Amino acid sequence: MNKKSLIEKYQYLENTHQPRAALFHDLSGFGKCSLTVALPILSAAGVEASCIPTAVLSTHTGGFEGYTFRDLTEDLPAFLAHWKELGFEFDAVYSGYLGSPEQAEILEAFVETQKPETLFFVDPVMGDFGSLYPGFDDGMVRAMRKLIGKADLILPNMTEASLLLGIPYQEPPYSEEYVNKIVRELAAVGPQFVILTGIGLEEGQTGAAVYDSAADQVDFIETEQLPGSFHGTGDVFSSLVLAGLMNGKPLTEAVRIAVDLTAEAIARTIVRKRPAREGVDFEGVLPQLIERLGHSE
Ligand code: PXL
Repeated sequence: MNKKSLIEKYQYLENTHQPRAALFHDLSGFGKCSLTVALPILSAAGVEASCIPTAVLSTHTGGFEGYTFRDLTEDLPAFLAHWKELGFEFDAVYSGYLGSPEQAEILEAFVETQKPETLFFVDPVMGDFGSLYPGFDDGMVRAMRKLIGKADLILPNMTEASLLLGIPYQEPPYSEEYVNKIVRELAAVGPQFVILTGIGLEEGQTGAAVYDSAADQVDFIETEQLPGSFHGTGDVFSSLVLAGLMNGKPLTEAVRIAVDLTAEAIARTIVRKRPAREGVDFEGVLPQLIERLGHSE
């Protein structure tokens, strides 16, 4: 193919815009989570992803001992001042694991430099199974509670939802009534959309409750519950939801794709008998993501 025909091939892109997201997460060198998951998923979805690393670790903190942890809080003001000077604009700002509570304020100030339509997509990463992740304390809970007041959409699990609301953590299973109450209380703090993760209304099912406060509607999107608990699945799920939204999918469809593909990644990992702390084979489901987003040629 000569140059001219390639230009012709892509002529349909004229006057279209490649969606662009800023990813505010840690970089854990080993143990697929945060940036090492968000970046490939969004890239596969055709989204231009820029990274704001909150911390650099040798591994994530769930299931490994002796990891290194470099908090990048001190670097962030100059890092973001440089971006501001260059005038970069994003269609979405996606935050996850913060290196310190102070980073919530830095992030909030960064979001304020963006256009009003920028989607502020917050995964309030703090804990799971009723406990905070190592190194996090009440200061992080307070910072995250304030941060979600500015978010458009949040994706907590039940541990994080309970911490954000300052209520005791309840063990599953959850009644529909309890889930409805939690998502409404979270939306009252600020975000229009609340996606509560790890929710299965029936035995053997898991998925997410999706609440749109403007419509005051809760949708339950579920799949088969697979055995075990694998690290980084929350980050895989959130990144898949954002990938769908940034490709113009309605929220419930984006969550349907995320629920299905997270389960597929877990199933591949189970069959290969991989250790839970090493994360899931999300790489193997990227072709399905591309197909479901309508990008395959
Ligand atoms: O997947 C959440 C996460 C992200 N980043 C780091 C973590 C965790 C959960 O343990 O340790 C560093």
